Amino acid sequence: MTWHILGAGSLGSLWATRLARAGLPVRLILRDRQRLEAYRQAGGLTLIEAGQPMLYAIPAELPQEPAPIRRLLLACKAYDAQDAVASIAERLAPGAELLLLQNGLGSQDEVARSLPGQRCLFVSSTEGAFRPADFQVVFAGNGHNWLGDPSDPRPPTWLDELQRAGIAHQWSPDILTRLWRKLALNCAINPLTVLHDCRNGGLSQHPAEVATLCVELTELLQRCGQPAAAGNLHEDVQRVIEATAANYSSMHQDVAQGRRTEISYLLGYACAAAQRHGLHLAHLQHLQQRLLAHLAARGLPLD
Ligand code: KPL
Repeated sequence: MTWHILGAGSLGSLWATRLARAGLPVRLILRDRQRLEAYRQAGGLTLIEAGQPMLYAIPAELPQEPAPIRRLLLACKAYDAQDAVASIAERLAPGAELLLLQNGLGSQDEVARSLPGQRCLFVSSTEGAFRPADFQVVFAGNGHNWLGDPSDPRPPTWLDELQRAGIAHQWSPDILTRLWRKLALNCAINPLTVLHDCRNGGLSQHPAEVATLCVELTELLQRCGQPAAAGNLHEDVQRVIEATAANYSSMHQDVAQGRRTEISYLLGYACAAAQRHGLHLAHLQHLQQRLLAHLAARGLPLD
C-alpha cells in the first residue's frame, strides 16, 4: 500500500526517504504548483547520513489529485494540521489510516475529531533532523518513534514496513502518556531557552526556575489523569538538558529564525488544561505571559 506523505519538512522527508530506500511505494503531497515545480527542479529528496548524500526521486503530487489515499503520514506543524488534512479529506478512502506526527498536544484530537471514519494513530518522535536546504534532510541517526491509538490498543498490520525501512519504532498502547511526558519536557525546557536566549545546556544556570516549573508540571500531569507521565519529571528534565546541552531547542530555533512557534500546542495547551481543572500554577502562567510578550515584541504570532 502506498505511503502518502503530506509535509516535506525535516521529519516528513526523513520518513519518505527511508521508506523509499526500502523499496516501499511513497508519494509526496506538496501544497501548490510552485512547490511542486521547485521539487521537480531539485529532482527529488536528498537524505544526508554520516555526511553521505543520496537522492531519492520520490513521485510528488498536488493535494487535489483524484487517487484515493489509504495511508497518510501527516508531517506538518501542529498549527497547520487541520488545514492540511482538510486539503486531502475528500481523497481519504473509508477506513484510511493517518499517522499524526505533530509536536505537543491538541492538534491530534482536532484532526481525529474531524475524521470520524478514519483511524488516527498518534506518533511521538525523538528523532533529530534538519534541512540544510529545501528538499534536503540531514539525519543524525538517533532517536525513536512511538506509535499508538488512544481509542484502539491493537497495532496496525504494517509495522514491519517501518522495520524494513530502518525506522526505529515501538507500538505504544499508552501513547498519551508519552505525548504528555514530552509536552511536559518541552514546557520545562523550550520557553526558558527562548527567554534566556541559550542552548538547552544553558538552563543548568537556572536550576531553581527549572525545578519550580517541574513541580507545577508534575501537579498538572497528575490532575490531568497522567500519573505515569508525572513520575520523576524533574530528573528526566535534567537528563534531557544534559544530553542535549549543545542543542538549541526547537522553539529557540523557531524564534531565532523569525518563524511561528507551536506555543498553543505546548505551553498554551498546558496552561489551558490547568485552567480547565481549576489549577492555579503561578509560575507556568507567568512563563506563558513572558513568552507571549517576547513573541509579541518580535512581531511573531501568539498562537
Ligand atoms: O524536544 C525538544 C525540543 O527542542 O523541542 C527537546 C530536545 C526535548 C527540548 O525540549
